[in-house]
Amino acid sequence: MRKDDQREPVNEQSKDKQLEQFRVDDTGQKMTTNQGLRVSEDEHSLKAGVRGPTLMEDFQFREKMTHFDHERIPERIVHARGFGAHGYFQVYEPMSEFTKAKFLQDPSVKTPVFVRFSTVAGSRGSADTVRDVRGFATKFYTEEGNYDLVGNNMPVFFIQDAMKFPDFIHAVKPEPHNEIPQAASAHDTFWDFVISNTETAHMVMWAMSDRSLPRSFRMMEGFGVNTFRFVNDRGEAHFVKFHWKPLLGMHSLVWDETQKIAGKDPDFNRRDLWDAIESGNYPEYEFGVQLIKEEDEFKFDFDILDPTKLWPEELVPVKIIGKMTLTQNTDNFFAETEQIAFHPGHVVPGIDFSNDPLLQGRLFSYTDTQLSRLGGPNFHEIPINRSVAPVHNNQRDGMHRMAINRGPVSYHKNSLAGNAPEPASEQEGGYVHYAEKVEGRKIQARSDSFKDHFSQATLFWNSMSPVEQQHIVNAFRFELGKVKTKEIRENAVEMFSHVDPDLAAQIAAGIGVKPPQVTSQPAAESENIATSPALSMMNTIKSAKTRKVAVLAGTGVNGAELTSVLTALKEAGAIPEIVSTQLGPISTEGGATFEAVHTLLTSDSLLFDAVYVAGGAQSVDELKTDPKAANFIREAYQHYKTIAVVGEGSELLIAAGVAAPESAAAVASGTPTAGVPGVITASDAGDMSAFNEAFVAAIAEHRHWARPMHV
Ligand code: HDD
Repeated sequence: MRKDDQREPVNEQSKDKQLEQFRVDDTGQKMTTNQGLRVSEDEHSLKAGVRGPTLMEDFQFREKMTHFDHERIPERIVHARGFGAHGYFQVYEPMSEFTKAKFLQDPSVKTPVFVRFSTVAGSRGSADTVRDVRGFATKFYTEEGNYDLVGNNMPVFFIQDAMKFPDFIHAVKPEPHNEIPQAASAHDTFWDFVISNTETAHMVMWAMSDRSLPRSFRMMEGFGVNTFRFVNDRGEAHFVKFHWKPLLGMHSLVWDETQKIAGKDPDFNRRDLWDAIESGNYPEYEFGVQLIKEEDEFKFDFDILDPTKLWPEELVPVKIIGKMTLTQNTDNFFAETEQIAFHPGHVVPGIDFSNDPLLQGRLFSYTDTQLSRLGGPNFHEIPINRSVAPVHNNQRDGMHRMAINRGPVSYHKNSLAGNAPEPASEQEGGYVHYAEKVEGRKIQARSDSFKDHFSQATLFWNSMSPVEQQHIVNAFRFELGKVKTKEIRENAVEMFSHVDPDLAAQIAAGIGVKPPQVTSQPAAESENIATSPALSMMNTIKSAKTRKVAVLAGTGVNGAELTSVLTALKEAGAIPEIVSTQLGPISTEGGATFEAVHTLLTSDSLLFDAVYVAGGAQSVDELKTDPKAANFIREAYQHYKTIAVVGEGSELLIAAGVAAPESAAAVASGTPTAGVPGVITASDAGDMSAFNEAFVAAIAEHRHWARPMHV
C-alpha cells in the first residue's frame, strides 16, 4: 500500500504545482474528440449528400453540441458575479500565543491563496460598479488543509440570524414578478425589508456610504464579519475578528461615475485587477486580527456575537499579523473563479467558531449550495478546490468522482486495512473542536443583548466626514427616490431618524415625505465611544501608485514637456496612457512619436483617475475639433479628479466650462483656475519639476472634494 500521509511542506508554489497537472495547452496541437480521436473536419456536419440531411451517426457533431448545450452551470444564488486571482500569504511573526494554526507561525512560509472578489445581488453578467457590498473570499491552501475566510468589504451584516437570510436575499434581488431591477437595492422590496427589520439599520448605513462603490478591489478593506475563535496549543481561546487592509488605501468612485462606467465598461473592477496583476502591480493587503479574551466576552456595551456590530478599532485595536499578495491571474475563468467553492466551515486547527447565530447558519448553507451549483458531492476534487494536504477518508462514489480509491475497504473502523485511514490525535494535527461549555433550553428567540439596532449606525454616521455624510444622504435620496410606495419612504425616514434626526430630515427633503417626528439627537447608547476615526475613508493611505492618467495629446504636442510629465508619472508608479483623436502614433513638433492607445471615442475620463492635457498649439487645436475632449475634462472635474494642463492645454478648461471664457488672459499666464483644488496648471513647458510634483501629489489625493461645482 502506498504511504503518502507524510505532509509535504507547503510553499507558495504548492498549489500551482498541483494545478499544473490539470492545465492543458492546445498550442500547435491537432484537434481531437473528447475520446482522443483525431478530427479531420470541424466545419461541416455529416450529411447524406452535400445538400442532404444531417445523419444521426455524426458522433462528432453530437458530442460537440451536447457539450455546448450543457456549458452553463447555475450561478451562485448570491455573489454570482466575481473575479479571482492567485497569490500567497505570509505571517509577520509567530502567532502561537493565540492560535496553533500552522500557516500563522512561520514568517518564511508563503501559503498559497486564491481570492474571489464579488458583488452580491447582481447576476453573473451584471456590471461591476453597482452600489452593493463586495465579497472578499480567500482560500488558504495550508499544509493542514484548506482554510476559507469568506468575508465582505464591510464589517457588519444586514441581519442577525441566518434564518432570515433567504428573506433578505429575496427582498434585495430583482422583484420576482418582473425580475427588475438588476443588481440594485433601489426598489420597494429591499426598502420594505429594511423598514420591517430594523436590525438592518447599521449595515444599510454602510451600504449607502461610499464603501459600496470601490474604485478597485485593490483599494477596499475586507472583513471576516462573523466572530470566530483562535485557539492555541494549550487549548486557550480568544474571540477574533479578521481584517484585510489594502496597502493602497481605501478609495471609492462617485455615484454618477459608477452609473456611467456600468455602461462604458461593465468590467471596470475585474479589468483593473487583471491589468494590475499582468503589469506586476501586485495587490497587497495586510492581515489583521482583533482579539478579545474569553473572560471579556461581556465587557462591551454591544454583544460581541452580534454580526450587526463591529468592534470599534479604537476599543479593540487591529493587530496586523501578515500580508497577502496577489501575483497571478487565472488561466481559465470557469475552471478556477467560477468553480471555486468557499465555505466558512473550512477551518484548520487553531481556528474555531463562535455562537454568532449568523455564522452558525452559514456553516450549513455553503456546502449545501455547491451540491446543486457544482453538480454533486465531489466538488472538492475540482482542481481549484483541492487541498494541497493529502485527502484520505471513506467517502466514495457520487457524480464526477475523480479519485480512484483502491482496495475493498471503505469503512471505519476496519481490520482488513489495519484500520486505515484512521483519525489523527490532536498532537498529530487532528482537528479538535473547542470545548466550549454550552447549556440552555431549546428556544426560537434572540438574546436581548442583540436588541440595540441603532447605536452603531449612529456611531458610523458620526464618524463620517461632511463629504461622506453628504454622499450618504444622496444615496438614500436616490434609493428611496426609486421606491414607489410612499409609506415605505415615510417609514424609512422614521427609522433613520433613530440613527440621526438630521440625516432623516435631509433624506425626507429629497424624497417628498414629511420630516421625521423625532427631531433631537437620541441619547447615545454607547458608553464606550462617540466616533471611530477608523471608519472614515478620509483617514486612509494616499498614493499615486497604479493610478491611471489620461494624457490628451494630438499631432504637434510638445515632446519635451510630454516626456517630462510621462517620466514623472511613471516614477511615481502612475500609469499614463495617451488618448487622442485617433489610435496609433502621434508626432511631436520636434518629430518624435508617441503611441495613442485610446481615442476620445473609445475612452472617457470616467475610466481614469486623472487627466493631463499636454501643451502644443496644433495638438490642442486638434483635440478641440472633437467636442468629446471638453466633455472628457468636464466629467473629470465633476468627479473631483485631478486635472493638469500646460500652456495651450488651458484652452480645453475653457471649452469644458471649468475656467471662465473671460479668463483668457489668465490662460495665457497659466493660471485660469488658480486656487481650484486639484487643477494644476503651468503657462509653458519650461521647468516642469514643480508642475510634476504638484501633479503627482494631487493624484495621490484621489479626489478634490472642496472644488466648487459650477459645471
Ligand atoms: Fe454568504 C456566498 C460572504 C452571510 C450563504 N457569501 C458568499 C460569498 C461571500 C459571502 C464572499 C461568495 C463566495 C465566492 O466568492 O464564491 N455571506 C458572506 C458574509 C456573510 C454572509 C461576509 C455575513 C457574515 N451567506 C451568509 C448567510 C448565508 C450565506 C447568512 C446563509 C445562511 N453565501 C451563502 C451561499 C453562497 C454564499 C448561498 C452562495 C454561493 C456560495 O455560497 O458558494 O451559501
